[in-house]
Parts: sequence; structure tokens; C-alpha cells
Amino acid sequence: MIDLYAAGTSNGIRARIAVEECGLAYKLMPIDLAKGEHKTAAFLAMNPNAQIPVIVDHDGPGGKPVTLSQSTAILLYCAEKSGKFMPKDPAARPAVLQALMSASTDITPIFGSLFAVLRAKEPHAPTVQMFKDRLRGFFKVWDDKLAKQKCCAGDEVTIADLSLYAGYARIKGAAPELVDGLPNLARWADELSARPAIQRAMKF
Ligand SMILES: N[C@@H](CCC(=O)N[C@@H](CS)C(=O)NCC(=O)O)C(=O)O
Repeated sequence: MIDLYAAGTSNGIRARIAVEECGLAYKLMPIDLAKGEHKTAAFLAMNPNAQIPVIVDHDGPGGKPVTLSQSTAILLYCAEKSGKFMPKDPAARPAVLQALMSASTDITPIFGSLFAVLRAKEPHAPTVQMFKDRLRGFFKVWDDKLAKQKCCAGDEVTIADLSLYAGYARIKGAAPELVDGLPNLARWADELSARPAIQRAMKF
């Protein structure tokens, strides 16, 4: 059994999509960021960075417990544990890793930075625009890619799709203008959002 400490942010959603899609038994331990529940001594013992998500797998490798933070590490851990969402063919793996890193390290941190700037008393307009342009640019490249292939790294759903969907879903909710008017991205998102595991993962 896995305990998942998370909130409904893009990183929290990414970890919950991971356990849901990989079919791993887990218990959601909701963390209220507004109440500072990620800053308690018990939480800091799991992740001294005071950030969700964290998982505690009571049945880790060798039967030993594993505590893990970082949403993409959690995604990779769940994929390995379940044997799902990562191609077995070594020739197919580099494209998946590249797509995964773009989804996890280009999209989500810029989105986080954009909203940190927007929360300021007087948001600095050129900085806001720079982050929005960068996000839109990344999504335009995804849209072009998804015109030629069904999923982020080919025709199968992989960890890259699961990661990108977490960022996409949050951005679609908070700043839809950054993803609207990109038909291939919209087709891909519709397909992913129809998956029952993703629907369960979105309900915080
Ligand atoms: N790189 C980390 C980032 C985690 C992160 O930024 N978590 C945010 C929520 S999305 C958080 O816990 N923020 C609370 C805070 O910084 O006070 C990951 O992918 O898990």
C-alpha cells in the first residue's frame, strides 16, 4: 500500500495520476497547503523541502518502505513498479524520456513561476508576458507534434502523456488562453481526460 501526500496542484495531480494509472493500491493523504500542513515536523521528515507530492510505499523494493518526493520521480517509480507506461524497446525509450522531461521540467515550473508572479500585489507585466509566451510556445510545439502522432512520444500512452496532462489540466483551468486554439493538443487532452483513472486522479 502506498500513502500519497498530495493536493490538487499540477505536481500533486501528476503523482496521483501515476498511482491511479499504474493501478497501484494507495491511500490519499490530502495536504492543505493553505493551512501549512506541508510544514509540520512530520511532513518535513518526509520531504525537508516542504513540498507535495510525497509517497510512502510500505512495500518498496525488497519489501522495505520507500519515501519519495518529486512528482516525476514518483511517476517513474510507479511505472517501474507496475511495468506500465514505459516502452520495453530500448530504441523507443529516449523519445519518451525527452517528452517526459519537457512535460515535467519545461511546462510545470514555468506555470508555477507565472502564478507566483501573478500573486504579487503588482504583477510585473513584462515578466507575466514572458512566462505566458514561453508556455504558449511549448504548447504550440506539442500541438505540432500531436498532429503527426497520437501521443507525446509515439502512438502509445506513456509517462510523458501522464506528466504533460497534469500540467495541461491545471493550465487549462487557470489560464485557458495558453492552450486554446491548438486542435491537436485539444484532441489529445480529450482522449486522456476520458480515461477513468485520470478522472479519478483529478478529484481532490
Ligand atoms: N519539483 C517538485 C515541485 C513540487 C512543488 O512545487 N510542490 C508545490 C505544489 S505544486 C508545493 O508543495 N508548494 C508548497 C510551497 O512551496 O510552499 C515536484 O515535481 O514534485
